[in-house]
This record gives sequence, structure tokens and C-alpha cells, in this order.
Amino acid sequence: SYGPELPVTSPLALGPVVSPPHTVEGFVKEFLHELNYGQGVALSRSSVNDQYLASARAVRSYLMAQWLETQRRQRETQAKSVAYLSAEYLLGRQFDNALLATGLTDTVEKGLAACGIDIDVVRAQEIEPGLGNGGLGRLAACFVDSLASMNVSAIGYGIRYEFGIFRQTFVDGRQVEQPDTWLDLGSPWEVAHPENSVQVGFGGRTETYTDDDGVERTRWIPDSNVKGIPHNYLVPGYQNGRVNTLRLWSAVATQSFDLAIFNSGDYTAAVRAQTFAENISKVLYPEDSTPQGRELRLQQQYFFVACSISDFLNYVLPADFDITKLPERIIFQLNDTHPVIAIPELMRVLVDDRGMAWDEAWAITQQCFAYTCHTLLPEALEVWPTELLGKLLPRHLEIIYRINDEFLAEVRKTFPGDELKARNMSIIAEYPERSVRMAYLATVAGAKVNGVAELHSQLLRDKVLPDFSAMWPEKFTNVTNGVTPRRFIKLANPLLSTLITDTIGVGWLNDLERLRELEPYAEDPEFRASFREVKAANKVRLRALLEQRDGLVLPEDAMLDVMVKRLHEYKRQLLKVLHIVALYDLVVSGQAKIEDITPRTFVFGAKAAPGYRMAKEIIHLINRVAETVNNDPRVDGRLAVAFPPNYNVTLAETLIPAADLSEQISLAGKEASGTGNMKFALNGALTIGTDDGANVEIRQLVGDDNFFLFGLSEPQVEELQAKGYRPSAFYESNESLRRAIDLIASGAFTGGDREAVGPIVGDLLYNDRFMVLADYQSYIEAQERVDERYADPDAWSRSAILNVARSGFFSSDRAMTDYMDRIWHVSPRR
Ligand code: 8GP
Repeated sequence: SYGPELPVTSPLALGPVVSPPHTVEGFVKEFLHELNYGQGVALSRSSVNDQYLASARAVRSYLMAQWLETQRRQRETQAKSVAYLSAEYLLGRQFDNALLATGLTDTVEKGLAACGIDIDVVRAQEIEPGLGNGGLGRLAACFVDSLASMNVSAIGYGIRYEFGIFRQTFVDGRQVEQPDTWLDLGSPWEVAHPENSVQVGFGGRTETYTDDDGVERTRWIPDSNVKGIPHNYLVPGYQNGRVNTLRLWSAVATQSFDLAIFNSGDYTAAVRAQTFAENISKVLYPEDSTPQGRELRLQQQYFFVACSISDFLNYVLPADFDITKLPERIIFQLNDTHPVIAIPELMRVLVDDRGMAWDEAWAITQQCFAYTCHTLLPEALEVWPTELLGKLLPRHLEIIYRINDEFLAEVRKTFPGDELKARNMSIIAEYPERSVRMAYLATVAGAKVNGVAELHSQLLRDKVLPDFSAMWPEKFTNVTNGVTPRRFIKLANPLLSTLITDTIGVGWLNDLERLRELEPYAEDPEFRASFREVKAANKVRLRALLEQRDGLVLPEDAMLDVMVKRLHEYKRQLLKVLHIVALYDLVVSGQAKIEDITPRTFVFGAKAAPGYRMAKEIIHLINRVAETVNNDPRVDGRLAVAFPPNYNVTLAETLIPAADLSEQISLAGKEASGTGNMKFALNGALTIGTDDGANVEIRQLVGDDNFFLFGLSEPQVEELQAKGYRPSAFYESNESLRRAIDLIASGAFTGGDREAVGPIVGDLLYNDRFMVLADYQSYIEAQERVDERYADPDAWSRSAILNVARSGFFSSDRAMTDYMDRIWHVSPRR
């Protein structure tokens, strides 16, 4: 029940909830109220953290009224909604985003100043919620922002991890992970609703029984339960009055401990249930593209989707909702395979709990899900051993088996006599162990399957799911990723935003194709000069931040060449290292005069999965190269390498606007899309990149002249692989490459220690799965073209401006429009 109908008679209690006035006085009053009555502290005695928490809560009050109104309207219209199911949301800081959405930035700045508080100090106090690993989690955050900003009825569901992505530190150049204690100083942006908690079962067994109508049914009898508590995050649209919900679940025990066992003295046993439960939302799996952590990860996945489905059916939908109409009210978008266990869960709820016939439930389920794949690496496609699944979720395994049986019958009908086809397409794999292929399950059950860039969607159809795309060609579609211009242009790059608005007027922030209107200004010397001033100022801002954050001092007036993304072999940070080492070698061997080298500062940002050995070796090598190059007087600061630890959304927001060159150098066919590539282009960096992921579309849009393409194409990669790739052949035939590798191998960067670089050198020469050596020469030549262009500031600025002007397509608003048209069939509210 949701509060009394009667006898509340006061107009204050009955009227719509009103937000505090949008004035400096209004804010100050709210702020002091939060400080005094929320934090329980006087202004004169308040800490920076008190001030931050009170400011955040005061700003939240403004959103609250809109949030309640958004929900009221949704209950009234019962419009079809999107539920985005994602195990990760890499949100970034909330404070500035909330100020932007509410239009309160100046008001709050003045209000705090009136209280003697510097808003920048308050800003800096916020710890970003790092509830994601990389691209996939950040994409989810961009999408919920766009959905709210486009006035789409949507809800995000996920997990409220107590510890987000680890905090990266370097010790002797090696990555050391520290826990991310983001909740320690309070979490002002969330509203917990324990009264709306949901109970979720695990383990146990199933049994059949005959119901009152004489129908044979199955039920699941779990042997343990966990309670999910919803924490609501407010997702404000950009100055449009809508505030959507991001609902993150945290797990607690159903009874915190067994009092009888506790009294008997066995304390550990008494809290075991509690430990089991609380572990579920304890920590984000710090992996990107390779599934490890087994049982707990599956528990997390089931936990959050079971909570979410129950929440939607039982709380969000009206009590008298006709469940057969479910597809008219909801589409669940599966963000990769992590939430795919939602499919058998919905079947279980419909068939076992709600008594629906199997066929009807299946028809409904097939309309309620759509699946997005974010990878092409085979090792990243999740499979769950049936033994584990059966132990943890016995009923779900039965349901998956039945889905598979019926599906295989269809396959045999479509491809008669082709038993191999049936085996290849089976949701159940038999080797190396019997397991469930989650991507197949999602494809069979989903109304649509999409990749995240044109090339990726094509390869998904041709290479990963060819039999499925032959069987159901219309199921497959593409939606190229996008990024939110609110966070990644307006907030991250206020100077560029002002320049754009001064030039083309307002309105581009939620209609990003309007950036096209900048195109003619690429030819305008005055505009180019202003554009360069913005870039220069952003570099100053970055220098100040890195000095204060990490004690790193960057040289002035150098090209800023940036590679930020997760550390993975396929992304080829090593290729970047080889380029740096080759330049360094030119200088120290006397082959080039130092004055002839374009001054460049190379910036890396990258976390490696803690269990990914080679990735950690590469981090170590980058740090060693940085140390050597930065301290060599012969280089004279003209080449410098900076590797600030703990790259995250907050750092990206200062780093990307300062960049001149964006490194997008994955082996063709391996990067599904990339989204950093889009952020750089939108902020006026030029890309050096392979024909991979969304780079392909960036290049098509910005034009070949404004993009430095290099490397093998995907078909060429395939061809070389088929022919038999021998990296050592490239080593032997390319002097610059050989010298660079030899220099590394000699221990020149590791204090003479050759063993420290052994694994990397050995792998490059004898394995090189991602063809670093094959693309080396082409990369070096492209970098020479970069230097040439950079030597002509007007030519460079022209290209940079055209990058901005022609990248409006990469707004996540456009991506949402594509999802709405091609997959969800929902429209924005008026
Ligand atoms: C990433 C892709 O690597 C990146 O290209 C893409 O831009 C991003 O998703 C958003 O679509 N993929 C993953 O993070 C990923 O696949 N993670 C694990 C589930 C395997």
C-alpha cells in the first residue's frame, strides 16, 4: 500500500510535490536545511564532505518533484517502457550532471559562495560510482541519460555493488589493485526502498504436482533465499522535466542470522546465510571481455534479473494488469549475455507462478526480450556449465532444456537431415563440458539481436551466429553505439560548448547533427584560432589536474597523443609502445636530430583485469618506458610518456577534451565498436585508427582526409591468418621494428633486466595473436602523416573542426532513436 487516501486534507499534503524555488535563496535554504537537519552540523563546523553531501541532497530535492511527477504520469498513461538490464553502469560523477539537467549550475555556485564555499571544492569531493568495467558499462550510462533526455519511458536495472571497479595504483610500475570504497563517505544520490524488497531463491529442487484444476505443474523449491533491496538513482533528462529511474539492487539475508545457532555459540554458522547473501552484491567482477569468476557471477546475474522482473511485474505494473498484454508494456533489453538468465526466469514466473500455458508464455517471452552483443572474441561469449546452473537454478535449467528441445525441432524442420547443424546451433554445448551458451539462448528467445557498429553487426551475423542469421535473417540488426553529448561535450568541455553555441546558437545539445552547421567555419581563420585556444586551455586544465592528482608534470606545447581504454592485447597498447620506442631509438641512436622530432606527449590510461597476466606485463612495460624516456636528457622533454593510474570517467572528462590525437588501433575485426573513439572525435581530436568497430563509420563521416587510417582490413587479417602468420618474418624484414624490439629485449627500459620483458618479447615474436608486427610499418607511416599535418596548424585545425562538425551521428540520442525504431517500437512521450 502506498500511503493513506484519507484523512489527509491539508492542501500541502494533497497537492503535487513542488521543488524548492530555483533561486539562490531557495537553494541556500535547502542546502542549510540538509546541512543542519540532514547532516546534523552547523555551517561553521561543517567538513567538505558535509558540504558535499548537503549540496548533493539539496540538488536532489529539485529532481525529486520531477521524479514523482514522471512516475505519476507513467502510471496514468501506462505507456510501453524500456527496461535496460545491465550488470554494469559506469555512471561517472552525478553532481554536475544533476546541475546541468536542472539548470541550477549558476544558482548553486552562487548559493555556495554566499555560504563561503567554493563549488569546485565540493565537486572534487564526489567519488564516482564505478559500477562498470569499461565500454559496456559506460554505454549503459549514456543510454539511460539519452532515454531521459529524449523523454522516453525507461527504467534501468542493475546491481548496487558495494565495491566497484578496483582503484588502480602502481608500485614499481606494476598494477596493484585497491578496493573501491565508494560508499564510505555517504551516497547522497540514492534512495533505498527496503519496503519494496524482493525475495529471490537459489538452489534446492523442483517437483511436479497436480493443481486444483487437475493440471500437472512444476514448482521450484529453493533451499535458500536472498532479499534484494532496491536503491533508486534519479536519472534526469536534460532540462526537460523528466526524471527516470535507475534501480540498483543490493543483496541482504532474509533473516540476518539464525538465533538458535547463534545462542548455541556457533557464530560463524549463524551468520553464514548473511555472508552468502551479502557477497552477491559485494563486488563488481573486474573483467572486460573474458569471463572468469564462476559461481558468484552467476548468482549476481540471476539475483538482479529476478529482482528486476519481479519488481516490474509486481510493483511497476498495476495490480490488475492483464499479464498476457505484457509485450505491449515492456521490452527488456539484454546488455550482453550477463542478464540472459532473465529469459528462463520470465518463463518460470509466467508458467509456474502465474499458471500460464507453456506455448503462450513462450510467445510472450519472445516478444519481451532483445539482445545486444558487445564482443567478437570467442572467449568472451558466456557459457555456463549445466552442472553449476542445475545446482544453483534447477528449474531454470529444465526450462532451458525445453526451450532447446523445441528450438532444435524447428532447426531440424528448417534444415532437414542436417544433424550437424542441429548440434552446432544447440543452446547446449557438449564440449569441453556440457554447458549453456547464453548468446544462443538470447538469440533464440530475443525478438532482435544487434551488434554495436556496422562492421561488428556484420561479423556477428557472418562469423559468430551464421546459422542463426541464415534461419532468421530479420532478427538481426545493427545499432551503432553513441555517447551522451551532455556529459562528454557540455560538462567535459565547457569552452568548446560555448564556442559552438556562440557560433551556431543553442539547441545542438539534444540535436547533435546540428554540429554540421560548424562545417563552413573550418575555413574561417578566426574560428580556427578560437578553436585552437579552446584546445590549448583544455591542455592547461589537464596539466593542472595531472600535477595535482598524480604529481605528473607534462611538458607544455606538445602534441597530446592519447590512448585510454581497458588494457587488452587486442586493443594493442603494445603497438603504441613500439612507436614510442622507435622514436626514442631514432633520437638516442643519433639517426634523427632531436629538433626534427615533433614534440609529443603520450598519455595512457588503462586498467588490466587483475588475473590477466600479459595485460599487467604490458602496464609494467609502459611505466618502464615512461620512466626511461622521461628521464633521458637526450630526449630533452620532446618526447614524454604519462600514465596516470586509475583511469576512470572523471579523468576522461578532463583528458579527452585536451587530446590532439586519438589512438584507436585495435586489430581489425576485434573491437566491437569503441565509444572513446567517438568522444575524442566530438572533442576535436583526430583519430589514428584501423578499419575496426565504429572507426569505420567515423572515417566515413569525417572523411579520409581527416582520419589517419592504417593497418590490415578485417578480410586481410583473415587471409593472413589462413596463410599462416609468422610475426618473426616482419621482425626480420623491418629494421626499425627489429631495433625497437631488440631495445626492449635488451633490458634498456628495465634496468638491464631482460627477464622482465621476456614474456612480452617472446609473445610478439612467436605468437602475436593480434598481429602487432604485421601492422607496425603501416602504423609508423600513418604517424608520419600525423606529424606532417600537425606541422601545419591551420590544416590540423581544419581537420579537427570537421571531426566535430561531422560526428553528430555519434550522439547516444541517435542510438536510442535507432533502438526505438528497429528494436523496441516505443516512442518518446510528448
Ligand atoms: C565493449 C566492446 O569491447 C567495445 O568495443 C564497445 O564499444 C563496448 O562494449 C560498448 O558496446 N565490450 C565489452 O565491454 C564486453 O564485451 N564485455 C564483456 C561481456 C564480454
